[in-house]
Amino acid sequence: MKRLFMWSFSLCITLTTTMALAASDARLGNTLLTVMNHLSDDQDTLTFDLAALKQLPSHSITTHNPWEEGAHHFKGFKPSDLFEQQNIEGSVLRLTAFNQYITEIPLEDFTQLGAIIAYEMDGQPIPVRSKGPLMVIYNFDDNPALTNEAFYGRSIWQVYKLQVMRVEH
Ligand SMILES: Nc1nc2c(c(=O)[nH]1)N[C@H]1C(S)=C(S)[C@@H](COP(=O)(O)O)O[C@H]1N2
Ligand SMILES: [Mo]
Repeated sequence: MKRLFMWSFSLCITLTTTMALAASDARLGNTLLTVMNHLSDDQDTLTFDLAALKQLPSHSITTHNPWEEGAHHFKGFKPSDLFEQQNIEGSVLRLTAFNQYITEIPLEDFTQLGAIIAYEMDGQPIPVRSKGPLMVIYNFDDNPALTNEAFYGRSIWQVYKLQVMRVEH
């Protein structure tokens, strides 16, 4: 009986801790994004918390998307700025989500088509249950040509890993 009590007690602690961590994903100091540069000689791995991502120039997009009701205001950064800050040369990003969904995005989508990796929706960090903490956002409202499967497929949410895939000179 005593053992069962101790067991349920520690299970409770574990669950509470897990839930607390999930709720505070965007807390300062917690890594939101791991950047792996397979192209660098020493296979660099860099980690970014919310504060570090917010140090990059911020960009906003207000748009509808196929997954949310109504228009939302998204704020985030462009990987092109992150690459510039870190002296990374790359032209394709492979992004991985919590569910191990993977998509590859040309860097031009961010520099030419105005896409961002959003860390805020409607002025708040994006909870995991709302597809956060990081999601790729295209301005579908401004750019109806993007409303097709190719760009829906690149609209990855719950991103945590960015791999630098290719350099083109
Ligand atoms: N994290 C994550 N993002 C994702 C996906 C996914 O499975 N996981 N599916 C992608 C694909 S293929 C499409 S078409 C759109 C829409 O997916 P849905 O129709 O399942 O909502 O989200 C994209 N982003
Ligand atoms: Mo898709």
